[in-house]
Amino acid sequence: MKLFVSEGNPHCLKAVAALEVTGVKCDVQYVSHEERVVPYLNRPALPALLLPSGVHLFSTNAICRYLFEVNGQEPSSLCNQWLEWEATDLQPTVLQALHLAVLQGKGAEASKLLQAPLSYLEQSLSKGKTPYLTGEAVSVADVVVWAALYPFMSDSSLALGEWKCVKTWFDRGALMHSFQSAAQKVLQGKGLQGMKSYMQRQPAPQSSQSRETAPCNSSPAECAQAEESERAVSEEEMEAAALTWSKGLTSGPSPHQRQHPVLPQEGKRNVLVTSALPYVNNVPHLGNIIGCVLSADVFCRYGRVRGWNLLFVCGTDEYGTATENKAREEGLTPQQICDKYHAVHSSIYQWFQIDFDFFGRTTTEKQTEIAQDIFWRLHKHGFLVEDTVEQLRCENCQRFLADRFVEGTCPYCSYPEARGDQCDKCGRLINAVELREPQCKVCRQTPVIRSSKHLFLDLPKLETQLENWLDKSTGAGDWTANAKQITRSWLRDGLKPRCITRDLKWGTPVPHADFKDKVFYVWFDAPIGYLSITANYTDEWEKWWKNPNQVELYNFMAKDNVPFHSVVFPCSLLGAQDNYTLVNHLVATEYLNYEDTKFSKSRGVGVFGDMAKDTGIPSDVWRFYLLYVRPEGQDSAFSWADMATKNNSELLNNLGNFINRAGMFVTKFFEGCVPQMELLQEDKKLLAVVGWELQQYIQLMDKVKIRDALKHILNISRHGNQYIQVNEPWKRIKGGDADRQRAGTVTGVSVNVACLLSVMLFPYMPTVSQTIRDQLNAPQSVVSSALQGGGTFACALRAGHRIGTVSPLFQKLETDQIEALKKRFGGQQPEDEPPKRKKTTATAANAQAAAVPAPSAAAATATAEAATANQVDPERAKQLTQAVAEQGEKVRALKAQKAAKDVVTAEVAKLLDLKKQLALAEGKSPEPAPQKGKKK
Ligand code: B3M
Ligand code: ZN
Repeated sequence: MKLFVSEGNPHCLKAVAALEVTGVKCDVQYVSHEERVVPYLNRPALPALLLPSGVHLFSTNAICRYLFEVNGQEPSSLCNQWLEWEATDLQPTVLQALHLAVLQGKGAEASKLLQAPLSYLEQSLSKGKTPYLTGEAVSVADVVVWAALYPFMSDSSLALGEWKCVKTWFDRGALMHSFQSAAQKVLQGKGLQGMKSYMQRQPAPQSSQSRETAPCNSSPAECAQAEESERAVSEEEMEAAALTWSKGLTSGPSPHQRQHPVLPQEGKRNVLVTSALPYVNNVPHLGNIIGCVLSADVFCRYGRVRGWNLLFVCGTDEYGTATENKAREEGLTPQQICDKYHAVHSSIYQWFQIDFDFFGRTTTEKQTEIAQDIFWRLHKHGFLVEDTVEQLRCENCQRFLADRFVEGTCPYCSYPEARGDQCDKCGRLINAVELREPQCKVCRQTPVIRSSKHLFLDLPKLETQLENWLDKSTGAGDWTANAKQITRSWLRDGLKPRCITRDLKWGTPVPHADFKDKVFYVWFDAPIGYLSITANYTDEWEKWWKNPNQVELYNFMAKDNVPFHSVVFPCSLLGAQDNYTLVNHLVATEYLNYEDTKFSKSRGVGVFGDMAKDTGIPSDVWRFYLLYVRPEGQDSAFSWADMATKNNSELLNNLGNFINRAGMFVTKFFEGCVPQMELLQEDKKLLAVVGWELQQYIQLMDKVKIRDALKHILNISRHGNQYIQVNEPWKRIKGGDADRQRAGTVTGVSVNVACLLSVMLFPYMPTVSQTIRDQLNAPQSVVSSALQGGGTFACALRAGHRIGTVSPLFQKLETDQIEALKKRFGGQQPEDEPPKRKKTTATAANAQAAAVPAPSAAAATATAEAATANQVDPERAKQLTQAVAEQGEKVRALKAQKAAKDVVTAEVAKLLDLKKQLALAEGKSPEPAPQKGKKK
């Protein structure tokens, strides 16, 4: 745990005092007032407390309360009342008083302001008759109120008046070592004057109206948005913005004129982007889509608009047991399965407007050629080792059984349905050969143990090379925090040799004579797919893949793919020693949940790629919402109700409304021609604010903070709506010459903001983006020129420009429509028909080859699911998820400070109980969750 504070910041005084009083163990780091320690906030927010989970708290009172809770002191309701009073009443007054006293030297006015809260405090203390605000001992309430008043109470030159009880209470605190020490640390004994440098950097507080300083429940980006709307704009900024504006746009080439093949060019920023190759045997769900292809697409569209020379490749990952199995299930050959589902994937991504330069597949000759080449190079350089492995083989099915195709009795807890890799009852990891009474899940025969020789990639031998390279790559590139952390933990545990061969048929053949019946393990083979897919796109593929000095490589994926991209695959390439391009930026998302649960194909829960278009909701709106909730930095959830809210509030009422009004004013009041503009201060201010939002957007996009950047687009239309609202062009157009001129300027500026928005939207909503430009009749060149040169907001549609036909961009999502969709995708299956069975019947029908029996495994799973299904209660599950997270945090904090064992045990017991309740509310069986393991 780490507390970030800055000297002279009155809020930090509270946090440090809370730390001193509780004695909680925590690093304290002093930073400057400007330091942005909370990564997702665009403004500095101090104090900030970094929790062991990586979460930041940045509401001062929440931090104080947290520290007390860690110490085992839950706030009483009286205590909460005080905290509330402090946040909403005392704090705004204190800030105003500080401003007066410190910056304007108006001590008398400051003390006058403070009379009301002091009188309230006096009355409460005299009524309460306890030494502290909430009783006999110091509580978090005393800490925050005391620290808030400290600057004034400790300054004898301020005539605060005779508040006897307040004074006694205050002095009692002042005598305590912890309070003294905090004041000394934060204010260096300089009292009010110690705050001068801090106060100078703050916007003037609004009078009387209370500022929202209570604990923040909104999403981080929403908080940032609220904060940014208060940003003060200086005269210089306004003049600079007006100058930039008047220069207009310099045109550049259109991003649509792409010439294939795209190849690296000397002197350009050459960016190679991959998105994880989706498994061919599954229809991707929304979580898969946002995790890789959609995120990568937004970044690529942005990069192209920025003028980077960029190549975006992806394709289906087609080899492996899962495909063989699907083939068996559907009565097709593995190749037929791949062909069929490759087409399904292609059409889904097309519908989502994923603009790949090339969407290939891994079952090609190039794949064999390149994978075998890398294999022989690894072999030649001594990075492959042989070992014998014991495996289960089903003689009846004539094949070695992958872990998830065996079932048996757990050797530890005797659970009869343990899987080949893990027991779902006791959670232990199992080696398939250790299972008692193993069974082949396909035919239920007993498999035999056979030993088989395999090849291993000697990761320990490559470890030093890998680490050197990782230091460079993570230092210079943009790796998401989870990617760095997962990679670190793999290295910390020490690398072990990894088996790269499998006893399967459906894979890239191992070319070595001693291993001729084997194929490469999918995770050795699949990343090589990036290279072979590029090779199928252009014969000059090596210009991308063996060119680390000229090419920057971005890999997009969900977090469970990280180790293969940061450790295993780089080791293959390093060991092959052929000057390969290695990943420079590893961008990993967290998980997207569906409503309050997980996406599940087998339970029919969630929206899958092929269903999205059947909802009637446009592809752009799907993209918008998925990007709005992109699990960037933390897990997030898709929710139908939220999607409707965001569509109706952000797209319809905010963005769409602004663009439509701007266009309509031009049409209705100025016969479709952009009017003359004469900028006043107010217009210049808007230009400055829009320019600032644009720069934030660019900075965030450059760092692949896709979700955060989107909020700045919405901020711009919010500013725009406000600008129109205040200036009322619809009234002024009916006035005299001056008023009509004003209406013209406001309309002209607004329609130019709309034009800029169309460009900023291009990565997120390509169709809407184009529609806006069509409606405004904007030249296509604005797309490439608007974001170049670091992002400045210039006038693109000059006076006299004739716009096209304006019409509404978005439609309302109605409650009943959303309710119906939620029902349809919510996982409620017809009662008499278990979901699994339904699926097998359907697929058997598709396959038209009824000869193949439905796998008994599927039926078995369905029964198991039916047996454990409890009453699902999403509302309760949501509350419990929150409670589990909070309790988990508490436990971690206690452990981190090495709290007494019985205290920890008691809290752990609470945690386990909460988890049990949660499992029940989610309709799962309340057995302990399996430990770490593979995600399917
Ligand atoms: N197909 C796993 C996945 O889709 C795998 C990715 C391969 S990337 C080279 O999650
Ligand atoms: Zn079998």
